[in-house]
Amino acid sequence: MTNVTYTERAANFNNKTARKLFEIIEHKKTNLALALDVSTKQEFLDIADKVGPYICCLKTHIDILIDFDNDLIEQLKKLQIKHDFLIFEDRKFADIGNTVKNQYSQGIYRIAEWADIINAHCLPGEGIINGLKEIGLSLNRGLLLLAEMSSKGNLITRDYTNSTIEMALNHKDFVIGFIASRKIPINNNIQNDFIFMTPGVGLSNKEDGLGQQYRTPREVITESKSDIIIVGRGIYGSGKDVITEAKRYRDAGWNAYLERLK
Ligand code: BMP
Repeated sequence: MTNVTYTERAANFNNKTARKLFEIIEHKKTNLALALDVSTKQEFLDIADKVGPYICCLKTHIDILIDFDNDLIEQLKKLQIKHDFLIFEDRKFADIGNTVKNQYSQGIYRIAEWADIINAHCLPGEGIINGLKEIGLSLNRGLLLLAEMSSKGNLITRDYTNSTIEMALNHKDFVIGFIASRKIPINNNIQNDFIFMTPGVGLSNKEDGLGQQYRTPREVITESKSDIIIVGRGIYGSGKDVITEAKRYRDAGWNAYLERLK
């Protein structure tokens, strides 16, 4: 089944963050997530404010910012309320359970306090999910697992992807979905119980010279049946007006979804 609406999908989840994400998508009519990988607080907040109305989710790499401070988080939370989007810290945890638990809740970033969604590689085994869950579950947070990657030559195999899905099935209360290039089929349409978010999306470029590979919103949403497009430099990297570019990707993503529903 590929013609299920976002609203219908929300009912498949007990996790509050997952339900909220689908609600926002349907309400704002956008399946666009912004990957805001800029290096100064001012640029970060400026773009987040401008693009906020057109996105369902703001994806951060908080450790890229050269002038990170607690005020940035306060300002970001205000923008989140103003524009209604979820915050996804793309930390890609990849260590033993005890370590990731500390990385998630401690340190200068205190990610658990402000990120609705985080992600992790399953390479270390299921303990990584258990560690993150000890912090995140009671806060109603959601975890995405990296089932596939967009970069050329990545080492993820089909078996690795399948094992990642197996781990997700054991933690459906906390694992809300996957980073993947497509909606990965799982027996009995269980894939509808997970959110699929896809990076490596661009309307102008096919690659970035450092291994990133771009596909269009139509390829990702209509053909590969993913739920959400993640776009970074396509929006803020061309020197063009970020609002115009955000609307262009929002429209492309939403039209691709409507086309799939037909
Ligand atoms: P851009 O659209 O500028 O290429 O950014 C893509 C974003 O998605 C980056 O923040 C990157 O870290 C992330 N990403 C990716 O590109 N491929 C993956 O497989 C997983 C990612 O998280």
